[in-house]
Amino acid sequence: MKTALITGITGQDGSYMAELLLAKDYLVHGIIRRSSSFNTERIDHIYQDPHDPKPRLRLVYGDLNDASSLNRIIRTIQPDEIYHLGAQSHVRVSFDVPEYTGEVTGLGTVRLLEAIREAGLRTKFYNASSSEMFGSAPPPQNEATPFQPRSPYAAAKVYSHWMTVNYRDGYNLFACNGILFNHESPRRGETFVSRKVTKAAAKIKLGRQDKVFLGNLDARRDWGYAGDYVEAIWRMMQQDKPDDYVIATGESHSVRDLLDEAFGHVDLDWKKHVEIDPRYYRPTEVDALCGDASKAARQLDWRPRVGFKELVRMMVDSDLKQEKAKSG
Ligand code: NAP
Ligand code: G4F
Repeated sequence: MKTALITGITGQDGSYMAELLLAKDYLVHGIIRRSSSFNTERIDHIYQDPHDPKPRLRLVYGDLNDASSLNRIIRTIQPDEIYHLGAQSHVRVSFDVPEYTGEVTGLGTVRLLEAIREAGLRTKFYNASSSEMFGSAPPPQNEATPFQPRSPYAAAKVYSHWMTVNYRDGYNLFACNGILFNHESPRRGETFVSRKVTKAAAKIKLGRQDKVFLGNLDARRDWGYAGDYVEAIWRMMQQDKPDDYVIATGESHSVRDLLDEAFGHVDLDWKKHVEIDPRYYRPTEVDALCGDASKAARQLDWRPRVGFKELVRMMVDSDLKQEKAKSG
């Protein structure tokens, strides 16, 4: 049985990654943070009885800002594979907490790489890089496109990305970067634009909300489905050699398209419900992202299965169900 360690297991991707690895018979360890409120909602359905003597999903407290906890966890577990998905992942928020974002999203990766190196392990390492690193580089973006980061988050990811490459080259670690374009799901955090829109469409349809306040409606993103993307991550880690891969759908849509699709699905006209709030603008914006994932198609035999329309409808339907359950 292979052993995996997931950072960010309580997040969107961490929860899908854990499901995938459990289905492949891994023993899965996940790092969680202490929180004043429950933060394991996304994994509660797969977290077994803590009294089970041999649970295949095990949670351990740690923090990407606390090297001693990471060292201890890695030395104790000696994982075959680490899926490093933890981060301060919100771009807009990174402008408010730039230093903290650098610590968690940038240095957090180095703390893990150092822990593997110092323990002398042959652990394989996956780093969650991001299409946000392309910033102002015009689409389509692929592995050869130069990074032009436009936020503290993106700059921290560029650092994390290059440190992963350096540990691969310098210390011969099996270390991969997945340059994933935006990916969403019903488990997406509610302050990212996709989920904010699908949740608003559901609540407005049910008469529980009238307006939603948004920022830049012209931004374009390449939105895929998180469930498809964790499969690509796993495939990267099963290759003979570590490498970096762009994961994307190759289709780009604006926030307006997202509104059309989500509100249209529940027969609403979004123009009657959307207001612009400049607080959601960013000091520097990434105008357009559209990925070219042909390397992943060639080398990993990976292709996205869920398209934009299907994704948005899946999210709206799930939000409708959740909202209805609240009243029931
Ligand atoms: P997410 O839902 O925001 O999850 C982030 C995870 O990181 C959560 O489990 C969070 O724990 C954990 N975390 C935050 N700060 C931490 C700290 N100091 N120590 C330990 N854990 C910490 O993000 P996601 O959408 O799943 O994304 C996963 C990764 O892929 C992130 O690195 C993100 O930057 C990157 N990425 C995401 C996308 C996308 O479109 N989703 C695209 C490209 C790259 P709590 O639950 O306790 O907050
Ligand atoms: O949903 P977003 O916040 O995602 P963003 O900034 O693209 O970042 C996400 O994808 C990255 C991959 O490229 C990840 F690395 C990162 O961790 C995260 O998962 O915003 C998308 C677009 C932006 O252009 C933003 O300005 O939507 C625009 N937008 C318009 N109104 C809004 C809003 N974004 C948010 N969050 N909230 C709004 O009200």
